[in-house]
Amino acid sequence: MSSEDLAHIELLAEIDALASRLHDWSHSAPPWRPAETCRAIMDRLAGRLSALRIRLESPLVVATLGGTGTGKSSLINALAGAELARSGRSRPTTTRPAVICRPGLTAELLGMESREIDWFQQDLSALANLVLVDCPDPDTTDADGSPSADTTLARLRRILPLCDVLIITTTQQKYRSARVAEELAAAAPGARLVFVQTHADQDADVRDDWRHTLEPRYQPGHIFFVDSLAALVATQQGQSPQGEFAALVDLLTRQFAGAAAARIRRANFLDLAAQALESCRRRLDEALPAIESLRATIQQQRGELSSALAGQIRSELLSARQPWENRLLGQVALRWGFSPFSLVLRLYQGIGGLASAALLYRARTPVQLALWGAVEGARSWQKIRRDRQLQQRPAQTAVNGFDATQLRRAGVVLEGYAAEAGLPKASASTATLEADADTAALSFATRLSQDLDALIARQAQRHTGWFTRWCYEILLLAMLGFLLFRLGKNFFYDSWWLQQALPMWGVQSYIASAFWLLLWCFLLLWLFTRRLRGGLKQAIDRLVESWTGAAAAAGVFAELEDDCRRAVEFRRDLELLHGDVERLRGKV
Ligand SMILES: Nc1nc2c(ncn2[C@@H]2O[C@H](COP(=O)(O)OP(=O)(O)OP(=O)(O)O)[C@@H](O)[C@H]2O)c(=O)[nH]1
Ligand SMILES: [Mg+2]
Repeated sequence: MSSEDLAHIELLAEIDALASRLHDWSHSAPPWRPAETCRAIMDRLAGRLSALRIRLESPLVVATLGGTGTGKSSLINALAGAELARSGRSRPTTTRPAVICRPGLTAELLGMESREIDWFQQDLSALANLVLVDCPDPDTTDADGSPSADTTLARLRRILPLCDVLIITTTQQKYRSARVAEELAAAAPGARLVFVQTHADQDADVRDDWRHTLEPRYQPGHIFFVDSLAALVATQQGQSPQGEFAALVDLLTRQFAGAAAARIRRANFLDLAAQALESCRRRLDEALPAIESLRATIQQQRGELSSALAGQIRSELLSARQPWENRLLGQVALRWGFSPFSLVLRLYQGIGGLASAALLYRARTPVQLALWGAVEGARSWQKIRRDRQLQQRPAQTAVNGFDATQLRRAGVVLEGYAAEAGLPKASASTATLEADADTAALSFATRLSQDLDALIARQAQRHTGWFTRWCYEILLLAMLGFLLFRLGKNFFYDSWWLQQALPMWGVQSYIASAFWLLLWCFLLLWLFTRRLRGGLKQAIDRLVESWTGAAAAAGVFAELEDDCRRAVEFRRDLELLHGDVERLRGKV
């Protein structure tokens, strides 16, 4: 396999890969108006690409384009080296595109409709690597005069994109003609343009002026100045081309044709792709600010919904803190196992039960005992239920969801923004928003329960450090020890051991000791629970703060946000694609 063949295969692979990426990109378009337009643009480009793909095997296709009488047909004849295309003084001479090529090629291979063209085949050396297309003037009407200029124009529009090189001819008189330039603008994407002033033997050189008129829109490069009639005669007499005409032939046959033809076609395709992508980029960029403001509004509305819900949950948590404190105390006691102070905590927790336990002592008969059991059972059950209800209330509030009026108002605002951004109405419809809000509320309720469980666990851990624990244990044990020491000293030492025994303290002292112990326990409990309570409040505040941003309403307007995200991603993918096309263009 020659290196040229390999290069050809590589070229085909590159074009195929790029085409499929362009296709994938355009078909990943989200339901966004500008993105849908981009898909349509890219679909049209794909059509052109398949035509280009067919022509990759064919010689370079060169067409002449210009006003009537500017010498298009004469130049084609000069390039072919034979009088094949009709040229003459009657205007217009050419009314249908004439294709001149070597034998063996077909109109289909070139991607052309054979019934729309005049087809000439001749075995000429000049046609080895060139297909010449003699075009009528865009303003020309058909010979029968009936169909309007549109027919010629329509044919030209179909044929020009199939050409690799467009030779734009003009004369001293016609170079300002805007009609051709307009047609050019439509046909130019992807084709190489070569500018030629004809009638060099009789007209003044107006190339500088012409360049001036061309320059705002095209980069004309070198403009050729040729005498087509003389060039044809010279070729027919077996002379080699001279001067400007020779330079033009060299450009077409050496620089553009042969192996370079493939490169030019690839460049043509890349130009087309770049231009299509550029047009898509312009559209998307125009529409992107509206998407950004929709995104910002979603965040803002979410923030408002979040703050309202978080505020409501905060006040519920703070107004019914008792069950949470109980739960926290229970956890603390559980972590500390069976130590004196944790025993005090457990007793404090079950203090209501103690009061009723007093009744137990007064029960004299099994019936009374059974009655006490039932009453106590019902009381505990009620307390547990009440505590559980209170603890579940914030999650219930979350499940009940966001304030309906606020949600509806947000919906109306977002609907307006979505319409402005070109997103489908369905994503911002009330039904979608409500469904999103319900899902969001449920997931927030789950998160809320987990957050609260974690908060209690964290607080329990924070307040059960060894230092805190030993402080309270030592303080309790110190008081207990002191009282026991005093009572023990009086009982064993003072009243027994001493020779002059002191009187033994009466029940009063024991009651007083128990009283002080109780008081001490309450003091320690008060200190401990006060710290616990303060910590809990702070932790609740911090937790609520973490929801207020937009966390509580994270899933609300999810569908709308997803549309925005896809729109932004679509634009980002375009940038990557554009970068690749530019990189390939740089390689050509
Ligand atoms: N002297 C001279 N005459 C030329 C030259 N090129 C074209 N002509 C003459 O100009 C007239 C018009 O040339 P055509 O080639 O038919 O022009 P065209 O652009 O094909 O015109 P339409 O087919 O009507 O669009 C003919 O009589 C040609 O002989 C040139 O370079 N020098
Ligand atoms: Mg002609």
